[in-house]
Amino acid sequence: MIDVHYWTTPNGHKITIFLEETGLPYKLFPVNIGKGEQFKREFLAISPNNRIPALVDHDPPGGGAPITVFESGAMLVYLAEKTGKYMPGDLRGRTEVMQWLFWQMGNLGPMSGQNNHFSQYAVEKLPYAIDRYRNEVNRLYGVLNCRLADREFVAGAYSIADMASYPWIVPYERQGQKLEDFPHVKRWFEAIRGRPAVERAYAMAKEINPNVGGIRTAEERAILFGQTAASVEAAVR
Ligand SMILES: N[C@@H](CCC(=O)N[C@@H](CS)C(=O)NCC(=O)O)C(=O)O
Repeated sequence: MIDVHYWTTPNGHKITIFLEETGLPYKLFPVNIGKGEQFKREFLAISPNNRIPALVDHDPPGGGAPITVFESGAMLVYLAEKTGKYMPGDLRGRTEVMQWLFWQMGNLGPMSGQNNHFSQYAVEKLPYAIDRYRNEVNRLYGVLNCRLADREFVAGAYSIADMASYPWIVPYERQGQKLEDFPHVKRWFEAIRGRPAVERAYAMAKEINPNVGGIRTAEERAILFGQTAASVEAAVR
């Protein structure tokens, strides 16, 4: 059994998509990041960066003590290696998947996060920051569109690279982007959206948190956007 410490955000969806695709048995442990549950000592013990998602595999390959993993990219690689699914075994195919997985982790995810922050959450609307990140996300959609022009999925066959990027395209409207401008991304997006495992992952998220994607209260803002080193140090002390 795999414990998944999860909240209903794009990085969380990556992992539930993988688990639903493969049918690996898992149990969800919701970590409500708007309430500050990411600072609980037990959670920080497996996710020292106070971010979801994280997992504990009680039945790791080769046996032995449970394995814990944080960072959604590392988790997808772990799960792909454990199951032998959604990542090719040969060096060439694996390298294709890994570079697009890292592209998502280092580009599409962080830039979309900042774009969302400055356009949706920031109280003070700063045109420079809003334009900077909306344009950067627009550039990244363009990169993805070019990549998908001559292949069905990001790295050939459907893989963890697609599972990593898809949840970050779901909120394209909030990101100030139009899918019509990116026809190859649109075709890829619709193909993944229609997969039963993906539908199940998102339906589950809605059950856990009907307010998916929303941050409403001043308290939630303070918890999420007022963090410094002291927030983590106070929690682990
Ligand atoms: N690079 C990390 C990013 C994880 C991340 O940013 N998680 C957000 C939700 S999508 C979170 O836990 N935020 C809690 C906080 O900001 O305190 C990953 O991919 O796992």
